[in-house]
Amino acid sequence: LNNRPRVLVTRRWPQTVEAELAERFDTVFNVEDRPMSAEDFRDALGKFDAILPTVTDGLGSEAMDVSEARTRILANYGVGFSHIDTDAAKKLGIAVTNTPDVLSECTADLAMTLMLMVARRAGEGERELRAGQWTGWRPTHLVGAKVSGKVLGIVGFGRIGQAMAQRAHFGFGMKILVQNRSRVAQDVLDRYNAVQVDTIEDLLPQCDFVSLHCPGGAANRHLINSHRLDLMKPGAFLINTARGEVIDEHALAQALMFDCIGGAALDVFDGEPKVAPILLDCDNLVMLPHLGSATEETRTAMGMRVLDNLVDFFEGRTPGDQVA
Ligand code: 8YV
Repeated sequence: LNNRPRVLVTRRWPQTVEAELAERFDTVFNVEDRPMSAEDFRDALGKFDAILPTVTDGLGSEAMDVSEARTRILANYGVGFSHIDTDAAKKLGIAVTNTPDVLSECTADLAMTLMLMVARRAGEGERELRAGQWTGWRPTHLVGAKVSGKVLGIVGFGRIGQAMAQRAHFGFGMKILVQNRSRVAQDVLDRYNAVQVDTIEDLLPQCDFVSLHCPGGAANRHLINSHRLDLMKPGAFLINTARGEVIDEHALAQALMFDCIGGAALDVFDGEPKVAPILLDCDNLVMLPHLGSATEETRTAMGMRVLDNLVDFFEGRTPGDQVA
């Protein structure tokens, strides 16, 4: 069909989703599978009815600096969309959608993985063993911190924060404290026996573990700074599966090096895939390359969710996941 919407997919997706997309739309895949530049985007905005970006595609003011666009929807593959300038999209009359829900469980699973890894020194242990430096069992070898029964602070109590609370409360008997920009319904807190505190300053001194599940973007840039790291208990752990910019990484490196906190575990980085060299020098830091949603099931479900949003949009309905 010649009137099928022209769709640009900026990265390679799971095969089953690519096949579905190609079936329904006049689909162009970025076969090079690498992040698109601002210039690529300005060009694409004139050529495609829909663009399907990911977190690696910076759709800031420079990339959106066109006077008019053929593109009518940016259907993001991922729940976080702080890489998209939604005001610029609005001015050009472009809708923006994301993929919530389908990745909450896997992202919370990964946050649990990080929490356990850093508390139990799993990364250090594996590095030691692979380097042939394991000299044998001893009572004081790589002794970490107990997770079960401890206090977990959750910053941002949306879908992923709640999935984290579910795992920590029911699986590990942890006590849950919550900080969120709006008041959380009491019945939602009660599900996890959680208590909401007013500010992050109230939360930090009370927690053995703090896990970040808030959005990125300007509003939360360096939410965790040196002052707030100082408020954490000595020996406490910080986990980030949200967005790199939420933490001032230099302040974190200082806190880790001077043992102001027990450790940290990061899945996301400010300026990723570049990692601030100072972080590489911190032993009590676990780092993963943005794997939060990286399971076959979830990456496929994310793609199907984008597909649903596109079909709704081009059939004249408001997509369920429209965020701007
Ligand atoms: C994705 C994520 O891997 O959904 C998000 O916000 O960070 C990850 O699930 C990534 O954003 C893909 O665009």
